[in-house]
Amino acid sequence: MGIVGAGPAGLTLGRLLERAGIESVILESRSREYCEHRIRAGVIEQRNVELLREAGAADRLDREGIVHGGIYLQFDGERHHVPLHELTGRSIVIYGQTEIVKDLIAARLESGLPLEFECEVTEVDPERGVIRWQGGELECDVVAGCDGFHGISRASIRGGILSTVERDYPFGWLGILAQVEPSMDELVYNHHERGFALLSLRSPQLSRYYLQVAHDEDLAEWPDERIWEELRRRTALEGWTLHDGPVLEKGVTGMRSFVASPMQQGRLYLAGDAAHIVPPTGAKGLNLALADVRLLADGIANGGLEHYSRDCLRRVWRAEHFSWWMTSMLHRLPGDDPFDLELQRSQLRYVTTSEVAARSLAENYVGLDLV
Ligand code: FAS
Ligand code: PHB
Repeated sequence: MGIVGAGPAGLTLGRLLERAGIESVILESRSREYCEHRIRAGVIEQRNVELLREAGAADRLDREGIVHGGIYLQFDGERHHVPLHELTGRSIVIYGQTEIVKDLIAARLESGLPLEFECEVTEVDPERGVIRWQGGELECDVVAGCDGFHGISRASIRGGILSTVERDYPFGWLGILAQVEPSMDELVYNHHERGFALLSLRSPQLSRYYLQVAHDEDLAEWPDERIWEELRRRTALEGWTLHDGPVLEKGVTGMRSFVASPMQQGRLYLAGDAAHIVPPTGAKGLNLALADVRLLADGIANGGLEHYSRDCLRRVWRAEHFSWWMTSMLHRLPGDDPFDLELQRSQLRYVTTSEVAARSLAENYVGLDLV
């Protein structure tokens, strides 16, 4: 079968199929270097750690991944713990998407199965299962469109059957990777009148911090000193200090919610960002991609792909709602309407004082067992 894209979805799918004795070809438009160094997600749901173990690609993840049993929500100068594991029996693991991609590429190359970099797929024929690239074509029983939001697979669905819904947010995230010990023991989601801030990490020596900025923010306006100053203003807490250090990478990411349906036509099946996008506030993007390919690999190996799209979209919409809800609760909304601000404060007080409300947030954050 043919897999378009060597991001986490395509690489994990290839690995799961290999474990089921099914050969595949993975075609990736960018270089290996580019794929391995594109800084993105950092939170892995427990079920997806287990999936990567099943795929035989979790040895380093098990050694270096950092298990967290909770997160913090901070607002009005107070930091509140949400004990995810106590509330749900599940934890999350902090391990960079870049590391997952490196591990999966290494496993793929070791297995000797075809993985072609700098090989852009230019056409997909869903009915015949044909994929074409400059210099070649391949007819496949199944084509997995794992080529992300800007890929070609979704656009290859024909006959006007594809419907899409989306919501663009008027803000984005400025993210930094800093060579400094994280100043917190678990992730901190900060609601602040100046805007949202997120304190995350990649390792005991590497911090990953984000600031809400305008969706078209000019990074040139943000020298390191300004970033640290703004992070301190938004996360200030009595008796606590945010430590700074060299900024190794910074970038601005826009935010949108997007769902395409159906996620299949003929022999073509979409997985991951090719079919759906969530704002990163709920840490769901990568996790949804892995959940899609779990279903796709199982359907290819054991039959039963007729309901693939339906089964994926149930979980996708749960994650879309949760990601929108977290984003709406935590970000400074346009217009600075005081009514919005009080609604947000009320919601935050509720989820940090009611066990029922906290459990609802927790079970969505660690990932619900849908399908
Ligand atoms: P990907 O986009 O990762 O991979 C698709 C691959 O297909 C790419 O390597 C691309 O080069 C390749 N491709 C595209 N067109 C092709 C073609 N025609 N032929 C061959 N190959 C082609 N999620 C979180 O959970 N937390 C985060 O903090 C977070 N931050 C993000 C920051 C940014 C800037 C972006 C863009 C996304 C972020 N995400 C985050 C979401 C992200 O992690 C995605 O959910 C995840 O990468 C999805 O994986 P894939 O579906 O494999 O798509
Ligand atoms: C990250 O560490 O990159 C991260 C963590 C949680 C999120 C988004 C991004 O919600």
